[in-house]
Amino acid sequence: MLPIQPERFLADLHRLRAFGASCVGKGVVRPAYSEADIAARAWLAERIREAGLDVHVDPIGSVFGLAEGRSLLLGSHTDSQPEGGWLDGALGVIAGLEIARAAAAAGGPPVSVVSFQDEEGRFGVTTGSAVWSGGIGLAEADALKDRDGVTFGAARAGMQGRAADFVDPARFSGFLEMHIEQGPVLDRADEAIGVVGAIVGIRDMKITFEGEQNHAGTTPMQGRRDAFQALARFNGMLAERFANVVTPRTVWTIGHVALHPNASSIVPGRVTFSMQWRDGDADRLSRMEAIIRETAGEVAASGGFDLSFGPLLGLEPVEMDARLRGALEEAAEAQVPGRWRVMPSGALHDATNVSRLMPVAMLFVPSIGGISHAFGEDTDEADLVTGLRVLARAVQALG
Ligand code: HGY
Ligand code: MN
Ligand code: MN
Ligand code: MN
Repeated sequence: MLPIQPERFLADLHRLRAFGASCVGKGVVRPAYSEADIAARAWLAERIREAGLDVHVDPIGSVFGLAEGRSLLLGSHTDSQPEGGWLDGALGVIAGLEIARAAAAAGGPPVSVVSFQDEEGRFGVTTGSAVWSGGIGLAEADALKDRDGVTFGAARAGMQGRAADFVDPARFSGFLEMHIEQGPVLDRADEAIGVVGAIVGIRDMKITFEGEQNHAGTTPMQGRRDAFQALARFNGMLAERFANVVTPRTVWTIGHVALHPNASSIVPGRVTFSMQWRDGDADRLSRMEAIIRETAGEVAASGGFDLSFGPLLGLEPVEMDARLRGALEEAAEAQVPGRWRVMPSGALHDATNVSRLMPVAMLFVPSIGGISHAFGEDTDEADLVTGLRVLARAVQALG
């Protein structure tokens, strides 16, 4: 067995949380390229160096710890949502670090580790691994904007000088990503491990309705071109029209709304909002896109609004690799007999992008109460350590 040290692993997880730690709960505020994110990546690079691996930062700021020769790659991301939990991404990176460190000390098998940049999509959708895997071109990614209008190109410019080239994916025989479930299934069933069967697909785009800004006291209700009302109408119509197309697992979210000028005595003239939808079936995602475009078009035409759509971003649903997944299943059965299951992932992960380059598989540990993308996200330490042990067993078996 690899000489993993659970205490050292937990201590490093807590150290990483200190970068951008929230005042409330155990959360973190560590969006891509924030001061906290860059400091956390510098700390990680130091830990990687101490582990005897070669530190390699790519042009986007994804941090690799490279073992010599061809190796398995373990990892995830260390950036967070604007209000994120301490384990989302961090767990997979620190588990990878611990196993790579133990493997290096034991003289093999060779194991590398990575923390991808901007998995949480400050700019796009899982941007760091999307660029590395060719899912999106670097020039196209550079033009993506965050919600304040900062471009990805400008944000990553800060990494230049410290960065080397992109890592050659041929160095790696496969990618294993450990993650918290971020949903309630394992916690409710009192199970310790989820082995992922497939990851859902996603589509994401910005929509703008432009109406007419005016005085909220003097402008009659009749004839207003109120951008908020356009969004409200669109939202209601969408739910009705989706009803015939979706399954209980399909989800859609309007998570960010920029209403202009956002003042109580002004009829809002413009709204730009995010529209995101996810499902395991690519055809259904396309049908939903058609409904979104058609519904927005109807709202705009009937209310006299100008309508525009931002670029459509997305990732296809992907199946996990049978051999790697099998190794995780055997390791789970050996570690926690009967207390694991195969399950889909409704959250996105870097593994989706990496699957363009090499075989990938994933394992989950429970999320208390199913909470994630919130400061309240947490997992029992015993479950974190169980996940580490299962991953280490699988790595050992895969050699
Ligand atoms: O949103 C997601 O599924 C991922 O955590 N970025
Ligand atoms: Mn994540
Ligand atoms: Mn996340
Ligand atoms: Mn006035």
